[in-house]
Amino acid sequence: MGSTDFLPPGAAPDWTIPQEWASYTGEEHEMWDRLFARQAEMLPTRVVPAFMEGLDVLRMSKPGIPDFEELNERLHRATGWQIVAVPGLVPDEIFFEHLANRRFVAGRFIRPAEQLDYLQEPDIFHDVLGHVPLLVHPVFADYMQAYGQGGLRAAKLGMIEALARLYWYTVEFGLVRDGDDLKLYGAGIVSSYGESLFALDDPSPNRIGFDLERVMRSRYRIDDYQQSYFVIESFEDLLRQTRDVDLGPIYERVRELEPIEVGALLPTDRVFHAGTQGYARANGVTS
Ligand code: HBI
Ligand code: FE
Repeated sequence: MGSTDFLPPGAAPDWTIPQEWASYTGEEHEMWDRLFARQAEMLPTRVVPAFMEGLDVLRMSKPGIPDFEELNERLHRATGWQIVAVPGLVPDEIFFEHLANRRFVAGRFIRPAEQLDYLQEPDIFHDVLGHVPLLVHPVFADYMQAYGQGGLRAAKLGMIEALARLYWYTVEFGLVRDGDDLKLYGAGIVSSYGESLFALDDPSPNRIGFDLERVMRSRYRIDDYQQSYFVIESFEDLLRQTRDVDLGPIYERVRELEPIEVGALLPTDRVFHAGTQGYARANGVTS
């Protein structure tokens, strides 16, 4: 992704910066409220219940951009996690190191009004509304830490790309089964008005049962709605399939096999929904 490896001026060696909550403007707080109101209306019926519980425990419906100090008091009490501010994307190993130590890095800036629905660099709304509520869930909290620890090991093995795909298809764009229903949990979805609808309701994307090796081989797109989503059974099951296994043999196969194209379905996939890919085709995608 677009991060530079040069420490930005004013950042500590671990790339953190002060949030400087007092310096947000009235317009910036209003922007947060506007984004929050939109998601708060649609999420209750769509998102995994643990997300709503996290919002509640963290008192996140309080108006305005959250003050990390205040959020951290409640978050730390719940699961030992903390939020730290960073200038933008940070290098992979810095990112993994923070997660491995139960620190979630969040942008301090908020998107301008012209980019209400779409931006590539994660802002504070994506990072905090999207990622932080689930850090209150003890099992998801452990998954995030395990991801950071796995990332540090993967970096030494040259397997960062496989790990990035795992992050993408779980932490950012994951779905979870809820009986005969599917629910949202990925931060990239829950922080996006359009994708919160698309990921669950649209006939276009595939919805495929989570399989670690399959996910680690699957390319993804960063410029539009996903063409495939992967469905976990539960956070417990996700943790079991990732932290509690020897990734060595999986990495071996991922290294040897070709990547799987965006939007592809395989005969071995456990298919919840075979997507029409109508949206992707209408928006100029070729696969
Ligand atoms: N930096 N601030 C920030 N946020 C991210 O989500 C992030 C990052 N650096 C690297 C990264 N994500 C991913 O590429 C890793 O999962 C591999
Ligand atoms: Fe994110």
